[in-house]
Amino acid sequence: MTASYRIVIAQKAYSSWSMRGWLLLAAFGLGFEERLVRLYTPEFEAMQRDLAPARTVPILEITEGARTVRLWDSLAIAETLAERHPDAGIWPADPDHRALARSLAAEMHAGFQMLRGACPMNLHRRGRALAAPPDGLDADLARLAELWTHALAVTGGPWLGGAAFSAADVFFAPVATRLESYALLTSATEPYARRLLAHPAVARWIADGRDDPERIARYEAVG
Ligand SMILES: N[C@@H](CCC(=O)N[C@@H](CS)C(=O)NCC(=O)O)C(=O)O
Repeated sequence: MTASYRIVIAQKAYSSWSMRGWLLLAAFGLGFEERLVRLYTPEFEAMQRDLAPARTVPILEITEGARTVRLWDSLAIAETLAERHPDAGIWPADPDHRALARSLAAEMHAGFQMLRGACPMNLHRRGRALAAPPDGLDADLARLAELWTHALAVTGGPWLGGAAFSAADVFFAPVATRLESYALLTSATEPYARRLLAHPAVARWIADGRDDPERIARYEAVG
């Protein structure tokens, strides 16, 4: 039986986790519908009640006949889609590169707290440095440069997992937008970040996000 996919996402300009979930479908040619539920609205709270225990976006709904399965974590979505579509290239084909790609995605998923906290994704912000960068931000940026440099050297690039774009790149796509938004690009990170931002699926998400007229005050207020 053919499965259909629906991804629940929040505002494209601001929801970095939604971006990852959506890219895991869009960048690998998997057909899907999307449902936008705006953060900080009663509709979002209603969605959380309706889809409980899922409570964060992205949420992937997989429907086959009368049965719908829901996943609410981007790493779980990556693994499940890779399992269901072994030929889609979600993870690199080379086992060593696949192991590396999984390590990179998992570290991004669990780490980089300072970068994520101090520099929330905001696709409307362009090249404006933080007024007061917090202690610890440099350590996250150095780690990012180390990981990207290592992966591109080991796999030969141009993507983190080698010749083909993979879930490892998906997990770092919102990070690349942050580097650009907050003027944090360096010679070590800029070439790969620019390549990532220009990937067709990534560029499509960014264009959609910038087209959305809504501005969320708490993110626009970041100094
Ligand atoms: N671990 C989750 C994190 C998802 C997440 O925190 N999403 C945010 C939006 S970017 C959210 O839904 N926040 C609403 C809430 O926490 O109530 C994932 O990997 O998808």
